[in-house]
Amino acid sequence: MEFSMDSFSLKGKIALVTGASYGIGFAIGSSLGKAGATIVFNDINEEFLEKGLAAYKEAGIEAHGYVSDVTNETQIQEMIKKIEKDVGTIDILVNNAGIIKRIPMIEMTPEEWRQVIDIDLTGPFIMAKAVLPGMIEKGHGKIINICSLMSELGRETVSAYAAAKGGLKMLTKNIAAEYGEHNIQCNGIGPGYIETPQTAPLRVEGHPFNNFIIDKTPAARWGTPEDLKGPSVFLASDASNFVNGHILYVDGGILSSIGKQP
Ligand code: NAP
Ligand code: GCO
Repeated sequence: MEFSMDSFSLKGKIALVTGASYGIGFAIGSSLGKAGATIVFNDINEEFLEKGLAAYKEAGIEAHGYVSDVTNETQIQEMIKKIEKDVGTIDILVNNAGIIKRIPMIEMTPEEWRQVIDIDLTGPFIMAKAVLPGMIEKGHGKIINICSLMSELGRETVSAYAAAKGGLKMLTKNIAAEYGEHNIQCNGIGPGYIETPQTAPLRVEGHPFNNFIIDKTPAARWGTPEDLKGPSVFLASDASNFVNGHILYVDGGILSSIGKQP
């Protein structure tokens, strides 16, 4: 495809963003919608789903919402069938849904560990497995996995999350390797520290982690969901058709720096 600015357009495409009622997922869904895609999203909670539908409508974005749990393959397979009937075959999947548990590893129960791995790693596997057949049949597809700085680095109390996000980085590369021949591109976005409900406990006034992140980040600020919109449209569009298996870190430079001297 010859490059033009239309290469960034998502007109006529159907994008499924998981966990996209608010936070990073909503920002990504909104950006793909503004680029022309029809947005489909899920949430595990009906109330949040309704709020999300209202928010997309207010933003002037056509969105369809489904209550489902990314860890439940039966629910996901049924949801994909409903989407294909109600909206059409999915062109773009963004695996955004995720949780974190901040618990010292030796205090974490196997059940707590499994819950994080199940949602953050097995969920993206289940979602990708559900949409790939339709993408193969169509002869194109985009999968974007929302990874993390913890796909590269560890820190205290986030062992399960880092293990899941490290695995998600490798799942991204494996999907790229296994399905690239079908004109399917699978890439990751690795957000830095972003202002969302998930990081709210770290940003309370005076919390040492708040200033720590600002000092560690060359951009000298927390990221916002807005910062993720452009990179998401790029990886969802024809402008990135030869980018495959790449994790695009949107982190203000934090991964490139040992931090400023005090
Ligand atoms: P968030 O505010 O906690 O939102 C997470 C979303 O995922 C919520 O809509 C939640 O729905 C949904 N979800 C959770 N479990 C689910 C399940 N089993 N099935 C379906 N949906 C589920 O998180 P966020 O900060 O926007 O983060 C979104 C993604 O970016 C996550 O994968 C996170 O790991 C990643 N990330 C975040 C940051 C950051 O600094 N914020 C940085 C790097 C990566 P409910 O509200 O109904 O539970
Ligand atoms: C934490 C934060 C991080 C961010 C993000 C960084 O407790 O360290 O929640 O994990 O969510 O993943 O990229």
